[in-house]
Amino acid sequence: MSVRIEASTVDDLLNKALQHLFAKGEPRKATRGDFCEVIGPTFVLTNPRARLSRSESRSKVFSAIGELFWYLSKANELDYIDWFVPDKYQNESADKKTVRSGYGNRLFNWRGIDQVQNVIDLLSRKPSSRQAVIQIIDADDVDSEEDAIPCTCTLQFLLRDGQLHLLVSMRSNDTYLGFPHDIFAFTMLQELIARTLNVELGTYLHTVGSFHLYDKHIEGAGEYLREGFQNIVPMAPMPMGDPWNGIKEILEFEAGVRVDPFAEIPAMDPYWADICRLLAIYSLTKLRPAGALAACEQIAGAITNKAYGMFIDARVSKLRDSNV
Ligand code: 5HM
Repeated sequence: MSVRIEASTVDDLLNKALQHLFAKGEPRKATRGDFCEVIGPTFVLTNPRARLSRSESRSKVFSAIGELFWYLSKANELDYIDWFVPDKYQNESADKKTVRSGYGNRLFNWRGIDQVQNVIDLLSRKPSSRQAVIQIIDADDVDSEEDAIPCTCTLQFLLRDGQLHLLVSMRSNDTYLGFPHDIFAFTMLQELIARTLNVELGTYLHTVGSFHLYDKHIEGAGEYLREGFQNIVPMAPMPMGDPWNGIKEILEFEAGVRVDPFAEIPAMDPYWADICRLLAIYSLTKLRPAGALAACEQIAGAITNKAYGMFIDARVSKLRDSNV
């Protein structure tokens, strides 16, 4: 029943995953919409830095970064993610303030436990431990009245031969939207923890209970497969050293750039400064104040990592077409 699909880039994985679904998927019905499904596949991404999918050329990289920093904000505020993914999470929030299925508080502050710090501490003390597990879904989610509960079950970190591997278990994963976003966020967390432990980044493994494609995404998925392959540049390695002060600085910058899209890019390592530049371009292209296009072009010119080029072009060209 279950298959193992291995590739070095997320696009190769997505491509093989969609072909597998089209060949073997069983049609199913659910309240969220009809879908086709395969059960139990495992995906292996041998180069977790090749985490940006061409499927994200429709500006999805900004929602992937938004989701990552939403988790890193250590909370599950609706306002935070609604900025990056308008409307979707509105439907996932019962109180219109928080999102139960969000991972920020579950990763960093779950009943007062910082699960990320626990894993870092455990692997620092006992590098070969088999106990470095973060639990996301919880017993009381399963009998919750709310429709939206986490799709991720656990994240297990294994440090072997100086490399930090991550094994993620998901109960449910939507191939078209959820899968590339989840891989982006989890491989970034894997690299953040590897840097904290001063070890190499290993392999990323992702196992899914129900791996599915909604009927409403079949056309988009077909287009994606027909687009053919492009050479996607992997993200650069994260700078060496403890990354958490940099993350804190980006979170502060992110809060400011929503209000003032012309906020100055902080002086940081180019890797992190590029993330700030992407956040600034997102804010400028979303709010579209006078002078936005010139500011975007100037910021885009300063980006050091070429991996982001196609995503920026896609977003800035829309702004150019609207003459702001
Ligand atoms: O009925 P269920 O709770 O599985 O529906 C949630 C939908 O969101 C599914 O299509 C699931 O695969 C998708 N999803 C995802 O792919 C949701 C989350 C949020 O936890 C996620 N990835 N991270």
